[in-house]
Amino acid sequence: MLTQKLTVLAVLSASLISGAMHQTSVSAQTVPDVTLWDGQIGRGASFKTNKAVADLSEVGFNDKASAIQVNNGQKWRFYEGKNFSGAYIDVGPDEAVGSIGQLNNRVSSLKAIR
Ligand SMILES: [Ca+2]
Repeated sequence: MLTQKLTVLAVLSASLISGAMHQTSVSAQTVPDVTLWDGQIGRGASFKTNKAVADLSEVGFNDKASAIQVNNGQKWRFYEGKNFSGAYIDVGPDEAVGSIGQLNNRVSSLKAIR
């Protein structure tokens, strides 16, 4: 009897702890490192990522971005060509650019830089 109660307690504790850890990791990832919009900041279709993308056509966002937001203390480079080639602009850390100039509707790849 006592053993059963202890087992129940142990299971409850484990699920409470894992639940708390799960919540922590979710809130840490609430804001993506990079968000691209095809319109103004916060408007239109968007693409979010925490990883480098060598070819935005693979995610249906090639040559579409018009506004960029970079979060989480990083600096990212956005390239006109796929595989991180051609003209580029740097955004961040923690910066939103509503008009990306010559790369408007031309961004094809992106990665974090130092
Ligand atoms: Ca392009």
